[in-house]
Amino acid sequence: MEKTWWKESVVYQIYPRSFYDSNGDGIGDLRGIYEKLDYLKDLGVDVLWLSPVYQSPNDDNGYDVSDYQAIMQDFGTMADWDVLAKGIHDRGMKIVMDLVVNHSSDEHKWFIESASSKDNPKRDYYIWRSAKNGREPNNWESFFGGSAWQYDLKTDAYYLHLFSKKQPDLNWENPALRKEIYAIMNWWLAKGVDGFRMDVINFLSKVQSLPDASTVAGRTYQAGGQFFINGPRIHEFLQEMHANVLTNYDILTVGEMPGTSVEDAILYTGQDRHELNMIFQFEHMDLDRADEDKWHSKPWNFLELKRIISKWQIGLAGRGWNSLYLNNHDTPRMVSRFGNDKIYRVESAKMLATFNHMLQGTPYIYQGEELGMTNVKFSSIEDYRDIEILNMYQEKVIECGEDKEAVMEAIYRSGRDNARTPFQWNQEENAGFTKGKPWIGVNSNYKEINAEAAKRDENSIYYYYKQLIELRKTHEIIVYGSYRLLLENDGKIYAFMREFGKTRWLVVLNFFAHAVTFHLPEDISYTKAEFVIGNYKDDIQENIDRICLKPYEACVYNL
Ligand code: TEU
Ligand code: CA
Repeated sequence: MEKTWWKESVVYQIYPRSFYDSNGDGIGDLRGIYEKLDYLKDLGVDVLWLSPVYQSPNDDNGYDVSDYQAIMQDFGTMADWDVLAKGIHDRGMKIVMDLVVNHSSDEHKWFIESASSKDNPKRDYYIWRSAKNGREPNNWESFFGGSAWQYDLKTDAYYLHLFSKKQPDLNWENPALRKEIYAIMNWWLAKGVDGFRMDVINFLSKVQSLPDASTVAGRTYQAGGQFFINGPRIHEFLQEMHANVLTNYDILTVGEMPGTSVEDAILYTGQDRHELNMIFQFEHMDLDRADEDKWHSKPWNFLELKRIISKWQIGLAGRGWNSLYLNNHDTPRMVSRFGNDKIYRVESAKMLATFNHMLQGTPYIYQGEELGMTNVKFSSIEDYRDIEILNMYQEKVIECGEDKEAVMEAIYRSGRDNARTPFQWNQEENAGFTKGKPWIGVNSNYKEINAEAAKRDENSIYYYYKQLIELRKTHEIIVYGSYRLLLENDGKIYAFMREFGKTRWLVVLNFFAHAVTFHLPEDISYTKAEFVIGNYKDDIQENIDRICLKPYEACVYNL
């Protein structure tokens, strides 16, 4: 297997709006990230992925770009970006930008021209259609509620927007548009960017007849997905992007790809495919999602988790590369969703971190997960900021009269603002995030959960992450070792082997709040079991034949 820097790296995702505010306006900014670079360097991460910082009206917090070559005023200036990039590189880290090119903002100059008249040269930079039978061109739905089509009176036509009305989809069928995107990518790479996270990049190619979606029961994505998820020309477009941009740089590329299977991922990340290095798949993120939509959830199934993760580990082994993540800016906090954010918050956060960092792939840490930051519960919808939450509340409670408490519970469980409350730096007001009024409320548990407290506590989740990251740098087995699931049908233990040459590591994880015991499979023989890392440091088991794991206990042994 080819050895490369992006396989050996740990990536840290920063949501700039909520990371650190340097000028007291209540909004995180580039200067704020710069001031915290030593915190990130000390943690040991190699790559910083910034959620979008381009000029934007912030309808979707920067995922609606109005100028790809300018910095959002809230975040600072291009000079601030240059200083930040240099600060990152001076510390031996790399910077990855978030490329949002499935859609732009409706305030982008391209869209303003495109919408101005039907014969404007940029009309076909976007996807316009006339009404069909006096209505929207088809029944596709937006991820943010309602139809995926917006009527525009000026030219008596509809434009497609898979996300908000202010995020019109770009028309990738248009070679002139594609050329503009490649020029923008090359411009950022010339500025020293070390890679791109590509937003819903597998949505670029739509079935051109734009047919009505068959509203199938059990759909996991909005109606229409079958006609734009992994569409007919997607590989052609990515290979063209590779030929015009990516091939010229040794960079990290990761595509965010909802609705993608292992077979698809092999086509996207295979070495000989000349497309991307890796992708974010969503199967494990849909485990607790009931069929109707993300707001209807169900308990996630542990055996399902083992099956899915093992399928991806084995499926991409030697044929692609996995991204390893358990949360990001769109999901609930991992310790609340997959762990236990009450009495076993520290143990379960460390167990989940062990799980994520001991698999084969590139691990992604979302800001604050290294502190065990948790979901938030704001008492009023007025405290929420995310367009996806606000649109859903408007539709369900205000327009359809659904029970407000039930909808608030769904927001507490699945809302994206769970991940977007300000980073908790210390016990000072607003958790030290800002001297001003924060753009969104701070989680009330910041006095207990914050970076300063974590750095004072040698048993904190923070120091455990440091150990995991350090291990990766000194043990090739973590990056290049094979994965083999053990005890496949055991409903209590997640156990797997990592093997590299003669080295064999056994990883055992208890995903539950009660003690469990298990016996090693017969075929796992060893003479000595050397403890590598675990979250109950005071209780290192010598004999691992019959392991008794405490609640949320994780152990890694070198056999
Ligand atoms: O998210 C795409 C995506 O998959 C979302 O629809 C996600 O599933 C949903 O937000 C979960 O409820 C990307 C960005 O990560 C997200 O922040 C943006 O809102 C979206 O694209 C549009 O750019
Ligand atoms: Ca600020």
